[in-house]
Amino acid sequence: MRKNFFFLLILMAYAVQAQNGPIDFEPNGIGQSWNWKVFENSNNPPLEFVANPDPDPMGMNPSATVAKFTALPQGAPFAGCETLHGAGVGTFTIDNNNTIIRVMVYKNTISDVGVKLVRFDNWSLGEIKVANTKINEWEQLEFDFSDHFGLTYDQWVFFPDFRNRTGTEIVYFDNIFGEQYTFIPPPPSPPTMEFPNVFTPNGDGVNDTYAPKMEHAEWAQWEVFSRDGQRVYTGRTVEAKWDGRVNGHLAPAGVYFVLGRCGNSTTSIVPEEAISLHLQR
Ligand SMILES: [Ca+2]
Ligand SMILES: [Ca+2]
Repeated sequence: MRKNFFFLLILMAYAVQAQNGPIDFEPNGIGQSWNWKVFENSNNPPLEFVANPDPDPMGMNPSATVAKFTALPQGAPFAGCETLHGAGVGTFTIDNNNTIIRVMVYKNTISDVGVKLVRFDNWSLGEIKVANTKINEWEQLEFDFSDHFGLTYDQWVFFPDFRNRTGTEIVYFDNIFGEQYTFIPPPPSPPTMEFPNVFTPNGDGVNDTYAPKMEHAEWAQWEVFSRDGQRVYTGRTVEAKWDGRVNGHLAPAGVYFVLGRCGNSTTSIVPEEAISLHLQR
Protein backbone atom coordinates (compact mmCIF):
# COMPACT_ATOMS: atom_id res chain seq x y z
CA MET A 1 0.00 0.00 0.00
CA ARG A 2 2.72 2.42 1.02
CA LYS A 3 4.70 1.48 -2.05
CA ASN A 4 1.73 2.25 -4.27
CA PHE A 5 1.30 5.59 -2.56
CA PHE A 6 4.85 6.62 -3.41
CA PHE A 7 4.37 5.39 -6.94
CA LEU A 8 1.31 7.65 -7.19
CA LEU A 9 3.33 10.60 -5.86
CA ILE A 10 5.94 10.02 -8.54
CA LEU A 11 3.20 9.84 -11.19
CA MET A 12 1.75 13.14 -9.94
CA ALA A 13 5.18 14.75 -10.06
CA TYR A 14 5.52 13.69 -13.65
CA ALA A 15 2.01 14.93 -14.44
CA VAL A 16 3.11 18.50 -13.60
CA GLN A 17 5.12 19.18 -16.69
CA ALA A 18 6.05 21.99 -18.99
CA GLN A 19 4.94 22.46 -22.56
CA ASN A 20 7.32 21.85 -25.45
CA GLY A 21 8.75 25.17 -26.50
CA PRO A 22 9.53 27.91 -27.03
CA ILE A 23 7.88 27.42 -30.40
CA ASP A 24 10.24 29.18 -32.82
CA PHE A 25 9.18 27.65 -36.17
CA GLU A 26 12.81 27.29 -37.29
CA PRO A 27 13.62 24.36 -39.61
CA ASN A 28 15.65 22.68 -36.88
CA GLY A 29 13.68 24.22 -34.08
CA ILE A 30 10.29 23.61 -32.53
CA GLY A 31 6.85 23.80 -34.11
CA GLN A 32 7.42 23.71 -37.84
CA SER A 33 7.09 19.94 -38.05
CA TRP A 34 3.99 19.87 -35.87
CA ASN A 35 0.59 19.09 -37.26
CA TRP A 36 -1.18 22.49 -37.15
CA LYS A 37 -4.89 22.47 -37.89
CA VAL A 38 -6.54 25.59 -39.33
CA PHE A 39 -10.24 26.05 -38.53
CA GLU A 40 -13.21 28.32 -39.31
CA ASN A 41 -11.25 30.07 -42.06
CA SER A 42 -13.33 29.34 -45.16
CA ASN A 43 -11.30 26.80 -47.15
CA ASN A 44 -8.72 26.75 -44.32
CA PRO A 45 -5.46 27.52 -46.12
CA PRO A 46 -2.73 25.71 -44.18
CA LEU A 47 -0.45 27.51 -41.77
CA GLU A 48 2.75 28.47 -43.59
CA PHE A 49 6.32 28.78 -42.38
CA VAL A 50 8.00 31.65 -44.15
CA ALA A 51 10.94 34.05 -44.01
CA ASN A 52 10.64 36.65 -41.25
CA PRO A 53 9.22 39.87 -42.79
CA ASP A 54 11.33 41.98 -40.38
CA PRO A 55 14.46 40.09 -39.23
CA ASP A 56 16.17 43.26 -37.95
CA PRO A 57 19.23 41.94 -36.05
CA MET A 58 18.77 44.68 -33.43
CA GLY A 59 15.01 44.16 -33.28
CA MET A 60 12.74 42.01 -31.20
CA ASN A 61 12.70 39.02 -33.53
CA PRO A 62 15.83 38.54 -35.63
CA SER A 63 14.99 34.89 -36.32
CA ALA A 64 14.84 33.51 -39.85
CA THR A 65 11.51 31.74 -39.90
CA VAL A 66 8.03 32.55 -38.63
CA ALA A 67 4.50 31.21 -38.96
CA LYS A 68 2.12 32.93 -41.38
CA PHE A 69 -1.65 32.79 -40.97
CA THR A 70 -3.84 34.09 -43.78
CA ALA A 71 -7.17 35.18 -42.28
CA LEU A 72 -9.80 35.25 -44.99
CA PRO A 73 -12.75 37.68 -45.17
CA GLN A 74 -15.07 34.68 -45.54
CA GLY A 75 -13.60 33.15 -42.38
CA ALA A 76 -15.20 33.46 -38.96
CA PRO A 77 -13.89 36.10 -36.49
CA PHE A 78 -12.63 33.12 -34.50
CA ALA A 79 -10.72 31.63 -37.42
CA GLY A 80 -7.47 30.24 -36.15
CA CYS A 81 -5.09 27.37 -35.82
CA GLU A 82 -4.37 24.78 -33.17
CA THR A 83 -2.06 21.97 -32.20
CA LEU A 84 -3.43 18.45 -32.04
CA HIS A 85 -4.46 17.17 -28.62
CA GLY A 86 -1.47 15.74 -26.79
CA ALA A 87 0.86 16.33 -29.73
CA GLY A 88 3.33 19.08 -30.43
CA VAL A 89 3.01 21.31 -27.41
CA GLY A 90 2.37 18.17 -25.33
CA THR A 91 0.59 17.94 -21.99
CA PHE A 92 1.41 20.80 -19.66
CA THR A 93 0.27 22.38 -16.43
CA ILE A 94 -0.06 26.10 -15.76
CA ASP A 95 2.39 26.96 -13.00
CA ASN A 96 4.75 29.77 -12.06
CA ASN A 97 6.73 29.25 -15.24
CA ASN A 98 3.95 29.71 -17.76
CA THR A 99 1.10 31.76 -16.27
CA ILE A 100 2.11 34.45 -18.75
CA ILE A 101 2.07 33.00 -22.25
CA ARG A 102 3.95 35.17 -24.72
CA VAL A 103 3.54 35.27 -28.47
CA MET A 104 5.27 37.60 -30.90
CA VAL A 105 3.02 38.91 -33.65
CA TYR A 106 3.55 41.02 -36.75
CA LYS A 107 0.31 42.41 -38.16
CA ASN A 108 -0.72 45.19 -40.49
CA THR A 109 -3.85 45.99 -38.55
CA ILE A 110 -4.86 46.41 -34.91
CA SER A 111 -7.22 43.69 -33.72
CA ASP A 112 -7.69 41.20 -30.94
CA VAL A 113 -5.43 38.16 -30.79
CA GLY A 114 -6.71 35.20 -28.80
CA VAL A 115 -5.04 32.28 -27.08
CA LYS A 116 -7.03 29.36 -25.74
CA LEU A 117 -5.87 26.30 -23.83
CA VAL A 118 -7.88 23.12 -24.12
CA ARG A 119 -7.92 20.02 -21.95
CA PHE A 120 -7.71 16.46 -23.35
CA ASP A 121 -11.52 16.15 -23.10
CA ASN A 122 -12.10 19.44 -25.00
CA TRP A 123 -13.00 21.35 -21.85
CA SER A 124 -11.72 24.92 -21.81
CA LEU A 125 -12.15 28.20 -19.96
CA GLY A 126 -12.25 30.01 -23.29
CA GLU A 127 -9.78 32.27 -25.00
CA ILE A 128 -7.91 35.25 -23.56
CA LYS A 129 -7.80 38.16 -25.99
CA VAL A 130 -5.16 40.86 -26.26
CA ALA A 131 -4.96 43.38 -29.08
CA ASN A 132 -1.69 44.26 -30.70
CA THR A 133 -0.73 47.95 -30.43
CA LYS A 134 1.78 48.18 -33.27
CA ILE A 135 1.49 47.51 -36.96
CA ASN A 136 4.11 46.26 -39.38
CA GLU A 137 6.57 45.53 -36.64
CA TRP A 138 7.09 42.71 -34.19
CA GLU A 139 5.34 43.00 -30.86
CA GLN A 140 5.35 40.57 -27.96
CA LEU A 141 1.85 39.97 -26.62
CA GLU A 142 1.33 38.57 -23.15
CA PHE A 143 -1.64 36.41 -22.24
CA ASP A 144 -2.19 36.13 -18.51
CA PHE A 145 -3.31 32.60 -17.59
CA SER A 146 -2.81 33.01 -13.84
CA ASP A 147 -6.52 32.23 -13.32
CA HIS A 148 -5.70 28.80 -14.81
CA PHE A 149 -3.04 28.00 -12.21
CA GLY A 150 -2.75 24.24 -11.65
CA LEU A 151 -4.86 23.28 -14.66
CA THR A 152 -3.44 20.81 -17.14
CA TYR A 153 -3.91 21.18 -20.90
CA ASP A 154 -2.80 19.36 -24.01
CA GLN A 155 -3.78 21.73 -26.81
CA TRP A 156 -2.80 25.28 -27.76
CA VAL A 157 -5.26 27.31 -29.86
CA PHE A 158 -4.54 30.64 -31.55
CA PHE A 159 -6.89 33.28 -33.01
CA PRO A 160 -4.70 35.72 -34.94
CA ASP A 161 -7.34 38.29 -35.99
CA PHE A 162 -10.41 37.98 -33.80
CA ARG A 163 -12.96 40.20 -35.58
CA ASN A 164 -15.20 40.48 -38.60
CA ARG A 165 -12.92 40.93 -41.57
CA THR A 166 -13.61 42.87 -44.75
CA GLY A 167 -10.39 41.78 -46.45
CA THR A 168 -7.65 39.21 -46.22
CA GLU A 169 -5.32 39.74 -43.26
CA ILE A 170 -1.85 38.24 -43.02
CA VAL A 171 -0.66 37.63 -39.48
CA TYR A 172 2.87 36.47 -38.75
CA PHE A 173 3.59 34.98 -35.35
CA ASP A 174 6.55 33.40 -33.60
CA ASN A 175 8.24 32.55 -30.29
CA ILE A 176 5.26 31.12 -28.47
CA PHE A 177 6.07 30.47 -24.81
CA GLY A 178 9.16 32.63 -25.27
CA GLU A 179 10.98 34.61 -22.63
CA GLN A 180 9.98 38.17 -21.97
CA TYR A 181 11.72 40.39 -24.48
CA THR A 182 13.88 43.16 -23.10
CA PHE A 183 15.38 45.78 -25.33
CA ILE A 184 19.18 45.92 -25.11
CA PRO A 185 20.40 49.14 -26.65
CA PRO A 186 23.25 48.70 -29.09
CA PRO A 187 26.63 50.04 -27.97
CA PRO A 188 27.17 53.63 -29.07
CA SER A 189 29.04 54.23 -32.29
CA PRO A 190 32.66 55.32 -31.88
CA PRO A 191 32.91 59.07 -31.38
CA THR A 192 34.35 61.38 -33.99
CA MET A 193 36.07 64.72 -33.41
CA GLU A 194 37.05 67.26 -36.03
CA PHE A 195 38.62 70.64 -35.52
CA PRO A 196 37.57 73.46 -37.82
CA ASN A 197 40.60 75.66 -38.51
CA VAL A 198 39.04 79.07 -38.73
CA PHE A 199 36.50 81.18 -36.89
CA THR A 200 35.48 84.83 -36.90
CA PRO A 201 34.38 86.14 -33.49
CA ASN A 202 33.32 89.55 -34.84
CA GLY A 203 29.71 89.50 -33.73
CA ASP A 204 28.20 89.22 -37.21
CA GLY A 205 26.34 86.06 -36.25
CA VAL A 206 28.38 83.90 -38.63
CA ASN A 207 30.96 81.49 -37.22
CA ASP A 208 31.34 83.63 -34.09
CA THR A 209 32.17 80.79 -31.71
CA TYR A 210 34.61 77.94 -31.88
CA ALA A 211 34.07 74.28 -30.98
CA PRO A 212 35.26 70.96 -32.34
CA LYS A 213 32.67 69.04 -34.35
CA MET A 214 31.79 65.85 -32.53
CA GLU A 215 29.44 62.94 -33.08
CA HIS A 216 28.53 60.19 -30.61
CA ALA A 217 30.64 61.89 -27.93
CA GLU A 218 29.49 61.81 -24.32
CA TRP A 219 32.42 63.71 -22.88
CA ALA A 220 35.04 66.04 -24.27
CA GLN A 221 37.95 68.13 -23.16
CA TRP A 222 39.80 70.48 -25.47
CA GLU A 223 42.13 73.41 -25.10
CA VAL A 224 43.14 76.40 -27.14
CA PHE A 225 46.69 77.76 -26.88
CA SER A 226 48.14 80.96 -28.17
CA ARG A 227 51.30 80.82 -30.28
CA ASP A 228 53.43 81.50 -27.22
CA GLY A 229 51.96 78.46 -25.47
CA GLN A 230 49.47 80.14 -23.16
CA ARG A 231 46.24 78.31 -22.63
CA VAL A 232 43.45 80.71 -23.54
CA TYR A 233 40.42 78.44 -23.34
CA THR A 234 39.45 75.01 -22.00
CA GLY A 235 36.29 73.25 -23.17
CA ARG A 236 35.12 70.69 -20.63
CA THR A 237 31.86 69.48 -22.15
CA VAL A 238 30.60 68.30 -25.51
CA GLU A 239 28.59 71.55 -25.71
CA ALA A 240 31.41 73.95 -24.80
CA LYS A 241 32.17 76.80 -27.23
CA TRP A 242 34.89 79.44 -27.22
CA ASP A 243 33.65 82.94 -27.94
CA GLY A 244 37.16 84.14 -28.82
CA ARG A 245 37.55 86.07 -25.57
CA VAL A 246 40.27 85.81 -22.95
CA ASN A 247 39.42 87.31 -19.56
CA GLY A 248 36.53 89.15 -21.20
CA HIS A 249 38.60 90.70 -24.00
CA LEU A 250 38.54 89.58 -27.58
CA ALA A 251 41.76 87.71 -28.32
CA PRO A 252 43.97 89.08 -31.09
CA ALA A 253 43.53 87.77 -34.60
CA GLY A 254 46.12 85.20 -35.54
CA VAL A 255 47.00 81.57 -35.25
CA TYR A 256 46.11 79.48 -32.22
CA PHE A 257 46.51 75.78 -31.55
CA VAL A 258 43.81 73.39 -30.44
CA LEU A 259 44.22 70.02 -28.76
CA GLY A 260 41.45 67.83 -27.54
CA ARG A 261 39.90 64.47 -26.92
CA CYS A 262 36.45 63.06 -26.51
CA GLY A 263 34.79 59.73 -25.94
CA ASN A 264 31.77 57.74 -24.94
CA SER A 265 31.15 54.67 -22.82
CA THR A 266 32.92 52.31 -25.22
CA THR A 267 35.57 54.37 -26.96
CA SER A 268 37.72 57.39 -26.37
CA ILE A 269 39.74 59.17 -29.00
CA VAL A 270 42.67 61.54 -28.90
CA PRO A 271 43.39 63.24 -32.22
CA GLU A 272 47.12 62.98 -32.80
CA GLU A 273 48.08 66.48 -33.80
CA ALA A 274 47.39 69.97 -32.59
CA ILE A 275 45.33 71.91 -35.13
CA SER A 276 46.18 75.43 -36.21
CA LEU A 277 43.21 77.67 -35.62
CA HIS A 278 42.94 80.96 -37.43
CA LEU A 279 41.11 83.57 -35.45
CA GLN A 280 39.91 86.18 -37.94
CA ARG A 281 37.86 89.30 -37.55
CA1 LIG B 1 11.36 32.02 -35.52
CA1 LIG C 1 31.76 85.95 -37.53
